[in-house]
Parts: sequence; C-alpha cells; structure tokens
Amino acid sequence: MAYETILVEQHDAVGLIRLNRPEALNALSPTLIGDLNAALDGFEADRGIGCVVITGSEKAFAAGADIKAMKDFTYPGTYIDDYITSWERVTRMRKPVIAAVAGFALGGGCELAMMCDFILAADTARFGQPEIKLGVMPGAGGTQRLTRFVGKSKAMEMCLTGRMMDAAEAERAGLVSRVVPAADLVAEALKVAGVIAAMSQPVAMQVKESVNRSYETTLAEGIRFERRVFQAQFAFADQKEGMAAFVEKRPPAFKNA
Ligand code: DAK
Repeated sequence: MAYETILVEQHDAVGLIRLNRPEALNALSPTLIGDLNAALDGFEADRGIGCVVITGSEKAFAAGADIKAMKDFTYPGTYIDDYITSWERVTRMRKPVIAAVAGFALGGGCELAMMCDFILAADTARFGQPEIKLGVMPGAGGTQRLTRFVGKSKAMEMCLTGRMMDAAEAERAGLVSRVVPAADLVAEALKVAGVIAAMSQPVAMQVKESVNRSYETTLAEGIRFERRVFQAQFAFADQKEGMAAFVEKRPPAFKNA
C-alpha cells in the first residue's frame, strides 16, 4: 500500500515505518497519523511480523503536532472530534514497537516515541516538551509518561521551560534504552527488533503486556498477573522447544505456538 507521509518496509519479520514529511520535520499532521495507524494495523494483522520499528529522518523523528494545522483549532472542535485519541493507536499494539529516534523528538513527537515500548536513540537525538512556548501544555501524555520515565523534577523542568534534553541526558535519565551513533541507528534498531521477532511471538507479546501492567496496577496485582501468565506459558509448544534447545545445546526454533 502506498502512503503519502510515511515509508513502509519489511525486513524479514520486522516491520519498519519511516515518518516522511521532510518539509515539516515530520510534524504529525492528521494525514500522517492516519497513515501511521493504517501501517500499524497492517503489521499487527500480519502473523509474519514479530516486531515493529518507527523512525523518522536524520534531522527529526517528529517535531510535534503540526502547528500550522493546529493554530486555528477551537475548543468545541477538539472536544467533539476528541482530537489526539487517534494518536494512541500505537499504545494498543500488541506486538512490540521500538522508536528509533534521531534528531528532534519534540512535543507530540516525544509523546509518540514514549508511546512505543522502548526508545533507541541516535547520539543526535533531542527530546523536549516545548508546548508551553506555544501557549499550551503537552496533550498526548507528555506530563504523564515523561514523569514516569524521568521523575518529577526533570519532567517538571522540561514541561515548564520547554528545554530540550540531549541523547546522553536522556539515557542517564532513563528515557531511552541506549544511545548509538546516528549512522547506525536504523540498522541497530532493525537488529534489536530482529532479535525480538525471533523469540516466541506469543511470549514476547505477553512480556510486553506484563511490563505494561506494572504501570497500571499495584505491585501485588502485577506480580499475580505475571505469575498466572508465566504458568500459562507451559502450555506453549515454544516453552518445550526453548527448554529442549537449551538442554540439547542448539538454538531454539520457535513456532509461535
Ligand atoms: N508543525 C509544523 N511545521 C513545523 C513544525 C511543527 N511542529 N516544526 C517544524 N516545522 C516546519 C517549519 O515551519 C519549517 O517550515 P517552513 O518554514 O520551511 O515552511 C520547517 O519545518 C523546518 O523547520 P525550521 O526552519 O524551524 O527548522 P530549524 O532547524 O530552524 O528548527 C525546530 C527546528 C524543531 C527547533 C523548530 O522547527 C521548532 O521549534 N519546531 C516546533 C517544535 C514544537 O514546538 N513542537 C511542539 C508542537 S505542539 C493535543 C495533544 C497534543 C498536541 C496538541 C494537541 N490535544 C489533546 C488537543 C501536541 C502539540 C505539539 O506537539
């Protein structure tokens, strides 16, 4: 399928989505969000895909919501249309999704990256929630997710001043899993995604579901959820295969069953 604002590739069992509005630093227009969501739907439905990578360009992952489209929005309009709900499709992905960020990830761009399961950053990456400079505040999870990633003090400073964080600071603060040279970013993200896609797909999906559960429930409930899911995994053929492969000193061949 051809898209207007993204490029979509498949690398073995990994789906790669490149945000592609170079004239606007990948600002998140309604068309781009629609294209992104359609591509995510396609990868989610494809049994042959085990992991998805979302990336941008060398200069920008995404510079935020499209300010030129947004400047004339009204309160009744954003309320009635429930503007931004459509952005959250990525949070409903059941397969793992990696954000590979080079350059600017600002406002909604930073929020989109944080909606993914983890962020791999190029050494050129710059993260920020500069909405306050436009007379508004983060509206797609920035005040909530950034605070969970980096803690109150740093989140508060970033949201109140609009200051950007570079890749090294983002790694120290726990916003990104790792920093790699910009030239290696996409290759490294595809490599990590390939490792994940080679695991048992239902087990990887259950790992994702369980880690995400830790954000939404008490520790005791989360532990109980984890235990039940772990116990149920002994019903998968992939558990037999993974443990047999270890004992037989060979790589496992998971069947996603
Ligand atoms: N929207 C539209 N166009 C943008 C853009 C954006 N966010 N960011 C950059 N562009 C465009 C520029 O206008 C310019 O276009 P031309 O003027 O050439 O036509 C082109 O991209 C190149 O940008 P610059 O010339 O500015 O490039 P520089 O390297 O000089 O600067 C920059 C790069 C990233 C520092 C700068 O472009 C910048 O400050 N951009 C804006 C960043 C920003 O403020 N982002 C936050 C946007 S607000 C909501 C929920 C969430 C949101 C909204 C509502 N609801 C629940 C209702 C989210 C809001 C946001 O994300």
